[in-house]
Amino acid sequence: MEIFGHVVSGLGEGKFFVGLTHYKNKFEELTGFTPFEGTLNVKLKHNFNLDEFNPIEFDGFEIDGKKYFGGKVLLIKLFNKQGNSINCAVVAPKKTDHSKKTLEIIAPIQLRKFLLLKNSDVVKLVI
Ligand code: FMN
Repeated sequence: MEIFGHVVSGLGEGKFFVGLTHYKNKFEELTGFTPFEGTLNVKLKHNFNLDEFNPIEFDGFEIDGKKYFGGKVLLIKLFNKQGNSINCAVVAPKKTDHSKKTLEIIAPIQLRKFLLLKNSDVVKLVI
């Protein structure tokens, strides 16, 4: 299945969470790659229901009395408009500031840099 969206700015919080050792190790185990510390936000025209695509669930955890949420991961391939692509994953934490139209994507590299992406660029997700 192919889904199109465009790149938007985030709040910069994804970077903090993906950088936490527990999440980093978990994503490494679930995706097979060590995630770059940051997320690319992709806005879609319609709501996206991850559950239709059998995502992998991960549990929350607690460090020093602070609770972190679990969520779901879905492996995808992301293409830029030049047709370059990379295997990456949609991450949907149980708690997020994003609407169901905005996806957070993790990858082994900095997607904006390696796929030459800037805000409003169209990207294609292949599931
Ligand atoms: N938000 C929370 O309030 N608690 C969490 O435990 C939490 N865990 C997250 C884990 C991951 C892997 C990611 C990517 C986000 C998590 N968030 C959590 C969501 C962020 O608070 C925020 O909604 C989102 O990451 C903003 O992304 P942005 O900075 O790319 O806009």
